[in-house]
Amino acid sequence: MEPILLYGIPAGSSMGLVAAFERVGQPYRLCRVDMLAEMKNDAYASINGRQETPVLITDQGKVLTETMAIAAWLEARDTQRRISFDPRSPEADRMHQLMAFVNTGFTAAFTPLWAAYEMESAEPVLLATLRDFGRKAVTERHDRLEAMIADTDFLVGDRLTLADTTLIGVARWAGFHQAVDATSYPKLAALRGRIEADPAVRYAQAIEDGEKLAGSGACLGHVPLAEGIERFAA
Ligand SMILES: N[C@@H](CCC(=O)N[C@@H](CS)C(=O)NCC(=O)O)C(=O)O
Repeated sequence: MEPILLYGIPAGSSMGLVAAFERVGQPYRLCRVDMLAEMKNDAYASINGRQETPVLITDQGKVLTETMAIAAWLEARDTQRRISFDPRSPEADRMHQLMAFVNTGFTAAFTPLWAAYEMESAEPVLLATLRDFGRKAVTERHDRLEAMIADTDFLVGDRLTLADTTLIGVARWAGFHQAVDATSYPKLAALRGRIEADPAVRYAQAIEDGEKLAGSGACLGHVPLAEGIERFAA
C-alpha cells in the first residue's frame, strides 16, 4: 500500500510534510483532519493517543506519529536525495540540527499563544499573561533562527530540504498571532518567500486551502479520516 499522511487544518505544521512527500515524488495518499472538529475524540485518540497531527500510516500499515519520526521515515526512502542529503554528510548534520531546532524550541514558543487562542473565555489577566509570555518566547526564538540562517537560498544549501519543510508550516504562525514584526527578520522573510514559491510547497498550500494543483502526480488522492481510523487504528 501507499503511505497515508494525516495532515491538520487549519494551519497545521504538517503542511510542510505534505510538501516533502510531494517533493520526494513517490506515491502517497493524504487524509485531511479538521483539528478543531475531528481530533478531540476517542476515535482519533485510537490512532494518535496525543490527539495531534501529523500521523503517518506507513506502507506497512503501521501508525507513526511525531514530525521528526515521519521526516526520518521519508528521508530514509529519499534515495534520490530530492529533499535530503547523504546521511553521513555535513549537510545532513546541519539539516537535522535545524529540523530539531524548529521542531522543539521554535515550535514550542507558540504554545502560550495557542493556549490563549483556544481559551477565549478565560480571565483577561491570564490571557494577557499568556500572550505576553508567548510573544516574548516567539521573539527570542526568531532572534535565534535569524542568526542561524546562512547566506544560502534555503536553510541548507540552495535547494528545498526537510529543514525548510519543517519550518514552513510553523513559521506562518507568527503572522497568525501577530507575534513579531516580520520586517525585523529580513533573512527569515526572504527565506520564507523562496520556500513558499517552491512548487511542492505551493502544492501543499493549495491542498490545505481545499484546492488542487496538478502537482507531481505522486499524490493518489485523499482517504476519509473515518476510513483511516477504521483500517489502521490500534
Ligand atoms: N510533537 C508533535 C507535535 C504535533 C503538534 O503539535 N501538532 C499540532 C498541530 S501543528 C496539533 O495537533 N495541535 C492540536 C492540539 O494540540 O490540540 C510533532 O512534532 O509531531
